[in-house]
Amino acid sequence: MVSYDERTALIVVDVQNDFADPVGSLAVRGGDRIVPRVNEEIRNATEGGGAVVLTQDWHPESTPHFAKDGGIWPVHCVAGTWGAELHPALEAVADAPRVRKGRNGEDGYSGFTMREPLSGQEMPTELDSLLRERDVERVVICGLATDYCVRATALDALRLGYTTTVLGDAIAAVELEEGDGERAIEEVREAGAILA
Ligand code: VGL
Ligand code: ZN
Repeated sequence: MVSYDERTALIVVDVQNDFADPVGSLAVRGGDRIVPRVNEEIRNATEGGGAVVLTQDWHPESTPHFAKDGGIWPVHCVAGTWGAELHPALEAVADAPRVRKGRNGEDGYSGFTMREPLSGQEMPTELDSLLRERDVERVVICGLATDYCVRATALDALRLGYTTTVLGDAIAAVELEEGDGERAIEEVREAGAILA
């Protein structure tokens, strides 16, 4: 079990209906099964004095991220829709800051960075500054999906200098290709993340 303090934050990545609900448009196998484990971790973090921060994939109706507009994904997590809402079984998150990636049509996978879809230019979200304001040095990452947003968020956290733990039993993978989840875990481990 990870132990939390004021310098350790829990980042709950994209636990939204479109990923976590079995009828979501980009439902991740086992996505709903991680929710009780994520809730337990939210309690651990809160009891230890650690901040809890949530990210949300937050797309416009049309974006080169979607297959219908030239990308690879079914339409998902469109701003303001049911699919973009946090899974209703997530507990005790009313006061947690939410970082919504893509408010202005940017996309990208990491909770820390967005990408301007046409120019490809990367820009930070508010996540890093939000953590720095709280003097956070360590992050613990859980949520969806292992092979996309969890992976990208963990790699960015390491690049930004955070001691980074990924909770192996509180993540689930999209697996466009079988094995993508395992490969992503191996990659973040090699980059320096702790698997817990
Ligand atoms: C994600 C695919 C497309 C994720 C977001 O949250 O992992 N995956 N957009
Ligand atoms: Zn997306």
